[in-house]
Amino acid sequence: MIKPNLTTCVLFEAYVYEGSTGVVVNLTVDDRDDPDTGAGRAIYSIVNGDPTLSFEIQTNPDNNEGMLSVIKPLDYEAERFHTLLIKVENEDPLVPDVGYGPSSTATVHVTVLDINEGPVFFPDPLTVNKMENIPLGSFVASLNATDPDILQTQSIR
Ligand SMILES: [Ca+2]
Ligand SMILES: [Ca+2]
Repeated sequence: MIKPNLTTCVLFEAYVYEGSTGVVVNLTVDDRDDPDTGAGRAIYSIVNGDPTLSFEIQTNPDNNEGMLSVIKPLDYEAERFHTLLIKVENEDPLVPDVGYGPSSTATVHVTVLDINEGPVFFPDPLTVNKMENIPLGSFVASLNATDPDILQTQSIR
């Protein structure tokens, strides 16, 4: 039977651009058993680090890898780093004398990469009710711009 074992690599690193979704990392299960003996599939679950439910993990039926996906786009300006705790179990019922100790969890560090989303104007579109026949140079309206890329120096074009 398969004894899920992530001890060979308990820390995974993943990088994902903000605003995108899809598979970000594959978690490999170290299966020392004979693959011909049949046995169950590894079942992955996210047990910690995903309060916004932005991630999902599924088992690849071909190789028993855990495919970690982003299902809700991440925001670099809100959270640049996510630490997920992943648990892996065997689909088969546990055998009493088989130890599943701490080796059945893995940590995934997800680093969110910044994308220049550009400044956003409020209100948009701007409506100006300009009075006719006012002197040149009169104050008409002010624009408020907030830049989501708080760490990037950029100019408004
Ligand atoms: Ca953003
Ligand atoms: Ca950004």
